[in-house]
Amino acid sequence: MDNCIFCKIISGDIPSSVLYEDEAFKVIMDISPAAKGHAIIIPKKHFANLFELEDDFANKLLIVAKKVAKAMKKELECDGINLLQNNGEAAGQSVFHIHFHLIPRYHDDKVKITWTPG
Ligand code: DGP
Repeated sequence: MDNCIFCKIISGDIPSSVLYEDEAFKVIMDISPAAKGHAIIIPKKHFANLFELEDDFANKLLIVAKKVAKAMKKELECDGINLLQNNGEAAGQSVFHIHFHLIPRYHDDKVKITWTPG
């Protein structure tokens, strides 16, 4: 889709740090991390948000999230991971190509997750 930053990341027109890729998803490091290791899962097909997401992608998504979360937990030795997702500007969505945040967490971290738009 024209002018979609995540479509350009998927096509490779905009560079990104890729953690995982398969035929349907790309997982990259977030450019503005809420915590060290913050990654985002992006379907290769453009859907604005959950209201548009096709069932096939929805079904596969949690499998990818589980795979990447387990790898992150092992590599980063984190104590937990937030899996978060925003739908619509009112809910804090700023990029309108659906994506899922994976944020590593530690017992003693001081991370505050805020999703205030803008
Ligand atoms: P959300 O507010 O849920 O729509 O999250 C959008 C996320 O996308 C935000 O955490 C920053 C990230 N982001 C925006 N532009 C880029 C980019 O060009 N590259 C990467 N890696 N991440 C981006």
